[in-house]
Amino acid sequence: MSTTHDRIRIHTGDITKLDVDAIVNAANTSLLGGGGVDGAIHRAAGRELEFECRMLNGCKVGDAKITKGYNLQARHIIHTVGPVWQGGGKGEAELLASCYRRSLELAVANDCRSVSFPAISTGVYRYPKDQAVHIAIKTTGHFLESSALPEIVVFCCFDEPMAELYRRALSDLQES
Ligand code: AR6
Repeated sequence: MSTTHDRIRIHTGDITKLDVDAIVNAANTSLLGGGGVDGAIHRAAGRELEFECRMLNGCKVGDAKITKGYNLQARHIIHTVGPVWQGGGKGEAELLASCYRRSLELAVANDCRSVSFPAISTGVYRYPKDQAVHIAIKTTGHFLESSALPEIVVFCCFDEPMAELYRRALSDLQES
């Protein structure tokens, strides 16, 4: 039987290139595109993505919405809106955990066997990377304990130092 941590993978590279059932987008509340990973996903998916996003009426911080993947290999894009870091006293940790939970719930509802997440809120939204990574790993690990889907969750890091933070957080999870 595979354990929870066997179902979590860490990858360094561009999330738009991944062949998974769903990739997660670190969007903003408008869902109409932006910079960072959001811009890369909209460029790679093509203009039709924006048309579908316009129909969704935005998304609240901590929530998630799903669209088709269009020109991506991924069948779906799960758009979630992370919190802007404001020092930690504005419920940021709970909102970030909620992004992971809501995205995973949508993945399950759409029969996704494999899902990839970027490091939500750690770019333009300035969430401290080590804290964000711990929340990502802990929330996902907890979710997978009681759900057979997704079978695999890939944390896609843009650079190697970020991947190292994930590896450390994953080994902390194994030890706890
Ligand atoms: N693949 C994987 N990871 C990436 C990629 C990529 N192609 N590009 C960037 N990253 P950010 P946020 C990493 O700023 O902090 C947008 O304008 C990046 O190194 O994309 O949640 C939205 O519209 C960082 O670690 O998202 C919102 O307005 C992580 O992805 C706002 O930015 C997240 O960085 C959201 O800010």
